[in-house]
Amino acid sequence: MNNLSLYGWNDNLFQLKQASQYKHLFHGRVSAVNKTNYEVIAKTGRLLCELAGNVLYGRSSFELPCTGDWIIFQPFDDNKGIIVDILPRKCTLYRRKSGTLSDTQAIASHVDKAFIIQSLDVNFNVRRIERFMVQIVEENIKPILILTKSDLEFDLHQIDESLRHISTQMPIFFTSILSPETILPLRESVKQGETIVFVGSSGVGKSSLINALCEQTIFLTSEISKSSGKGRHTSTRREMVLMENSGILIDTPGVREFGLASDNPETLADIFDVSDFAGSCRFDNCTHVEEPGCAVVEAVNNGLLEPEIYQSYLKLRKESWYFSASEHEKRKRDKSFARISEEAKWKKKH
Ligand SMILES: Nc1nc2c(ncn2[C@@H]2O[C@H](COP(=O)(O)OP(=O)(O)OP(=O)(O)O)[C@@H](O)[C@H]2O)c(=O)[nH]1
Ligand SMILES: [Mg+2]
Ligand SMILES: [Zn+2]
Repeated sequence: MNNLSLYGWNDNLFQLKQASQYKHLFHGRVSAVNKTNYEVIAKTGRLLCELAGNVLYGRSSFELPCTGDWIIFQPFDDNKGIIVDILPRKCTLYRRKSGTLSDTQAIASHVDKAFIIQSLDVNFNVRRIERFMVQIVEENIKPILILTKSDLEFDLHQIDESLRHISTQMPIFFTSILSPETILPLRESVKQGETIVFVGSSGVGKSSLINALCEQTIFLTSEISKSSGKGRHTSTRREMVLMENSGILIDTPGVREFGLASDNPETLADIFDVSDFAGSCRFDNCTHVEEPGCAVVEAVNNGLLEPEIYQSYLKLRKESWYFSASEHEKRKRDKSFARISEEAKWKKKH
């Protein structure tokens, strides 16, 4: 028997379940997503579930169950079930799929914290940290930066300098799987029942760190190609594991590109400290590009705001604008499509 509160089940979720027409059936949490089915943790144990047609109908792919979702199922046979409903999501980490304008992918849902993982070698890249952070904060998830492979040689001073503008906004941990004492503080920071998603490029050591935290080999890890310095995409699915007497950890496959799926370009200013200056711009609706009396541009010119940070802000804001514009386009299209088919139905009837 599983105690689902260890997996994050709580009163809030119970209330959400009461709103479902299937509230009398069992609930469980999606622990991994396979090509054709879902692994679900329920009170009675682990189940393999498929989707009922009514759940599939009318949903975009990112609205189908993802790892971390709470679902309601109808059991059959011994360890099987049919998913008949998905409880409303909260704190879900999304990304825009590579090479698309607004094709969204759900990475994990009902997440409390996100560990942004980077290794202290060529992978270290502040611009990429900012990108993850923007998406994570957007969903009210708490970002935490983990710099792995601290047993390798690195320039601590340079790393500290480059992180100065974001270090006040999230805790930073340095870890090495070769030194258990670097893992301990991270383990102690995890609370029982909280859900943590691990994100970062391939080969940075996400799965290794989960193994180290759990003190057992749960996930496969793999050597990095010496010639390219790149990982080999060892993990292939988003998968949840329960750390004993602690939190729920979700491993994810490394992504080559983490596109913003942010519909809220305005929140960026706070993350990049741009809002500290923006209040003094001459125009209320200043976009901080070339308006006269722009205090943000002035801060860049006076050396108060680093040009790289300002450029990164502009770049992510543009990406967010594009995403949000094409989202609205899509929604408009869907609405008019729905209207046309409603009209067609109506005409048929009359
Ligand atoms: N030196 C050193 N190597 C590490 C450390 N953590 C992980 N590695 C090595 O880095 C390589 C990649 O580790 P993985 O855990 O497979 O990386 P990942 O982030 O899960 O990669 P994907 O599953 O492809 O996304 C392995 O060879 C690990 O042994 C560390 O702290 N120090
Ligand atoms: Mg992995
Ligand atoms: Zn301005």
